[in-house]
Amino acid sequence: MKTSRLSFLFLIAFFTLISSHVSAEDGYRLWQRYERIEDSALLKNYRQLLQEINIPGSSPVITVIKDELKQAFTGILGSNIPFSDQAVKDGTLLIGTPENLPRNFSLNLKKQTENIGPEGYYIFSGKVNRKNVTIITANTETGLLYGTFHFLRLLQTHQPIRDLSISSSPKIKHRILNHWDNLDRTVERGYSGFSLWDWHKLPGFIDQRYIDYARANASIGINGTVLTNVNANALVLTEDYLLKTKALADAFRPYGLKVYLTARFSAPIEIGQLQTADPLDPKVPEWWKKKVEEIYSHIPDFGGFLVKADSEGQPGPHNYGRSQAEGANMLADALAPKGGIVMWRAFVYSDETPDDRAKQAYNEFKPLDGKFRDNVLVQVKNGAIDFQPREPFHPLFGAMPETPLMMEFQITQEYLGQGTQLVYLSPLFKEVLESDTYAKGLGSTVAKVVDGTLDQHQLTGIAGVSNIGTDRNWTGHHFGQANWYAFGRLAWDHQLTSGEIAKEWLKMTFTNRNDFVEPVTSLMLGSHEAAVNYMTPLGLHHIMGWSHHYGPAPWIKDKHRADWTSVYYHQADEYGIGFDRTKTGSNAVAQYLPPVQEKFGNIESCPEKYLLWFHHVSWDYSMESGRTLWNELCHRYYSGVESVEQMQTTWAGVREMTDPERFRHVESHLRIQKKEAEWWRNACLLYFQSFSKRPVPDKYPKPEKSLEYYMSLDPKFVPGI
Ligand code: BDP
Repeated sequence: MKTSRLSFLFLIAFFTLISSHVSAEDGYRLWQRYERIEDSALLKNYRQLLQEINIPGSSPVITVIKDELKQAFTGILGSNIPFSDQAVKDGTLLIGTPENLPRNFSLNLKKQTENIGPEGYYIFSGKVNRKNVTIITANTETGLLYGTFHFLRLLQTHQPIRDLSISSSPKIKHRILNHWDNLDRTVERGYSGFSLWDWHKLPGFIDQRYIDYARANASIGINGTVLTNVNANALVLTEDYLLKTKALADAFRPYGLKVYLTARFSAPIEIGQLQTADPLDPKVPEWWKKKVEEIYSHIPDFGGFLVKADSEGQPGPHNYGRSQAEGANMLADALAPKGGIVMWRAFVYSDETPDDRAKQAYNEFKPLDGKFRDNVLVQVKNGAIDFQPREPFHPLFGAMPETPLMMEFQITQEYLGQGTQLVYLSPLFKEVLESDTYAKGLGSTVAKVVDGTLDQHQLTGIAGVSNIGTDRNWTGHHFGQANWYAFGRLAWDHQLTSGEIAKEWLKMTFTNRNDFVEPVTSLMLGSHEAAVNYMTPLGLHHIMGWSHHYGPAPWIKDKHRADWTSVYYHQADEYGIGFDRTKTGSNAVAQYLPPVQEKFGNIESCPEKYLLWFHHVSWDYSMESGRTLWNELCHRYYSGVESVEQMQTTWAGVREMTDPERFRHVESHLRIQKKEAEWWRNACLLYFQSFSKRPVPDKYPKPEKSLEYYMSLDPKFVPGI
C-alpha cells in the first residue's frame, strides 16, 4: 500500500514538473501562441462552426496557410481540423480567391473583392446554399494569408465568429521593417542580441528563426524588410552576399515579405573599381544599372534600395556637388524597369552645424519637391531631430505635395529606455500620425500625407526601425514585442486605437483574462507619457548619454560638433530653459504652415508638451497648472517616477494570471526601469537647478546623491552602438 501510494505521489510530482516545464514561456512564440481555449461553451461553438477546411491549391503560400491553420487549430481547439475538397457542408471553412472557390460558394464574392486591392481580404460567415460556412477570400494568395491571420486573431482573442462580414485592406502600400544590422551581426541601436541574419552560414543554412520571423510579420501585414544598416556596407551588393540575400528572399516570399537592401552611395568606387560615384558621370548610372540587373537575376521580386546619404559621415551626392534628387533619381532609373523603389532618407544634416539642426532636412528637401522620379519615396523621420521621446511632427510632412513621403518610426528604443524599459510606442506613433499639418486646411493629418490620400499618391510607405534580434524572446524586453506588433497593425490601419492594439496583443501574448488585460492595457497606455516625464518633459530633447544615448547627460558640451551636445538643445541659463525656435531664435517654426506656425510659435498657444522645443522660457513662467516652469519641471520628473512605481504595482497585481517566467522577467525589468527613472530625474533636476537656483519643492524626497556623482557616472559597454 505504502509503496504504491509513494509512487503515486512521485508520479504526480513528476507530471507537475513536466507540465510546468512544458508551459514554460520564454516569449519565443510572440503573439502566435495559439493557447487552448478553456471556456467550454466557446470551444464548443468554435468547433461547431469549424469542422473542416477547404482550400484549393498547393502553392507555397497555400502551403503556408495550411501549416499555420494546423498549428493554430491544434493549439486553440485542442485538435486539428481535417482538410477536405469534398462537397461543402455545415461547418466548412473555405479559403480561396473567387476563381478558386467551389463555384456556388464564390458567386457574390466577386463584388466583395472588387475594391480591396491585391492585399486586402474579405471574411464572411453565415448561410450560403443552405450551408453554414466561413469564407476567407481575396484577390491574391497573399490576401488570403492576411485574411487567415485576421481570422485566427479573432479566435485567439475569443471573438464571436458567427455572422462575420469583415473587409479589410491596408491603407499604406509598403509596410517595411528597417534592420540596422551589420554584416558582422552587430546591430546598430539593437538591444536584443545580435542580428537574426547569420550571413556566415547563408545561403546554406536557413534558420527556423527566419521562417518564424516571416510568419510574425505576415500576421500583422508587414510586407517588406530592409536587411541591412542605413550606415551601409557596400559588400552586401557583391555576388557572394547577393546569393545569401537571395536565400532569405526565397524563405520570406511565401509570407508576402519582400527583401530590400541599403545601397552605399560610394559602392561603385568600393566594389566596382570606378574612380567616382558622381551620379552625373555616365559610368556611374551604368554601373548601378548593371548591379540592379544582377540583383534581379537572383531575386526577381527584389524590393529596392534604402539610402542614407550625406549624413553622419555617409557618402552622397553632395560629395560631387549634386542634389539629393540627382542621387535618388540615378538609383530610381536603374530600378524602374524592374519595378523596384528607392527609399531616400531625408535625415540629412551638415557636419558643420551652420544652422539649427531641426531646420536642415526641410531646407534641403522642400525645394526638391516634384523633382524625384515616380519610384522614389522620401523617407522622413517622425520628427525633425532624431526619434526623441517626444517630438512635434516633422515640418516636411505637408510641405512636399508632389513627392510621396514615407514615415520612418523607430521601434527600437534608442532614446526611450533601450532594452530595459517598458515603453509602449503606439501612443507616440498615433500622436504623430494624427498631427494636423494644415497643408490643405483643417484635417490634413500626417497620416493622410503618408497614406497618400491628401495628395493622391499611389506610392505610399511606412518604415519602422526594427527592435528584433537573436534574444530568445526576439526583442529583449517582452513588451518590446508589443511595439513590433503595434507598428505592423498601424501600418495596416492607422485608425486603430492604441488601446485596441494593446488589448489584442496582450490577449494573444499573455491571456484573455479581463482582470489581466484591463490593468495591463492601462499600464501600457501610460508608459510613454511616463518616460517622457522622467526623461525629457515639456519639450526637452537630446539630453541623453554621449554616443550610446543611455541614461541622462544634460551636461554634455564642448564636443567636436555642437549639435551632438546636450547644452545645444536645452540652452539652460539663469533666465530659463528651452530652444528658441521662434522668430527671435532659429525660426524653425516658420517651416510649418501658418496655423501650426502660429500655434507653436506663440508661447501662450504652444502645447506645453512642446514648450521647450520651441521657446526659451523663464524659470518663473506661469504654467497651465499655476506652477512656475521650474516647479512644473520638478512635478513632471517626480510624477514620471511615480508612474513607474504605479506600473510596478499594477504588474505585481497580475502575478497570478501570468506565467512565472515572463512575470519575473518583466518584474525585474520594471525594477531596473524604476532605478533608471530616478537616475534621470535626479541627474536632470540637480543639473538644471544649477541654473534655476530654485529649490525642489519640499514635498518631494531629495535626490540621495550629488550632481557630481551623477556626472561621474560613465556606463561602459552599453549595447547597440
Ligand atoms: C541616430 C542613431 C544613429 C543612426 C541615425 C540614423 O543614433 O545610430 O545611424 O540615427 O537614423 O538616431 O541614420
